[in-house]
Amino acid sequence: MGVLNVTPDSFSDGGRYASAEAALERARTMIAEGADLLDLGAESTRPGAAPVPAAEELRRLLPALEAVLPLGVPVSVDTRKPEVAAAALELGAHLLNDVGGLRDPRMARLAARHRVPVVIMHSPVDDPQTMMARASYRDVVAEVSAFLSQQARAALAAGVPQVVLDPGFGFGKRLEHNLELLRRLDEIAALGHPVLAGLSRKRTVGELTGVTDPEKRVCGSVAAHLAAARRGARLLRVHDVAAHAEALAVEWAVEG
Ligand code: HH2
Repeated sequence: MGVLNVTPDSFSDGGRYASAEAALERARTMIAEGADLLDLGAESTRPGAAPVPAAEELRRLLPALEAVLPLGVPVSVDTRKPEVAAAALELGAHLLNDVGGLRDPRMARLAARHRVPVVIMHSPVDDPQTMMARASYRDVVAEVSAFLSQQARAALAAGVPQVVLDPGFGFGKRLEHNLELLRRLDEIAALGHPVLAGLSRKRTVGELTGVTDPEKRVCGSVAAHLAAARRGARLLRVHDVAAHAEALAVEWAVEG
């Protein structure tokens, strides 16, 4: 899953692909490099990010979505807002990526009505401004698993055709929590739904490697995602598609 942020302020690529033309160009590049789907986001949810009004998120998102849909690759929309999700699904988005973890029941209803799968991501609270203050767990894997399985059950009961589970690396989690989730990702895969891992360029990778510039965290991101794939992750949300495609080609040849 190639990350396409049409934001002015995303932590690693803010402002790069803010116009529909730049987004289209980036999408073409990622598809050529091997992306099987694109994740289009118009609101940064990095720790401390300020909220974006729905009208502004739509103003950023819809032209880019219209530009990339004809490329023929499934497009996921990364949003927490039902107004934004509704407009994107009307236009033809194929998947909903809700970093709010379907806390707003309107999100599941929308996905059910449009018959699209949903990525349910864990965050201790649906608020980037305060989530790091909530980074406290007795057993992070147990708490994340409990949240994801409860939200998955509710989504399927509401008619969502398929759910994908995501532990939400970095969302209200510190290094030790992210490492524990990665080491024990097989426990989340054992819940019986496809798992998505998103560690691309994140602070945890920087803390482990000492690489401070997010755009230069490619090797660390690949290593983290290979670890995730070995523990059952089926979708990897990445900025650096070519590097991951090369690494996975070798991984799959070795592991089958
Ligand atoms: N991470 C980010 C955004 N959306 N969605 C899912 N399902 N899982 C993730 O781990 C995830 C996500 C944050 O990364 P990025 O989009 O690069 O940054 P920003 O939020 O600053 O736009």
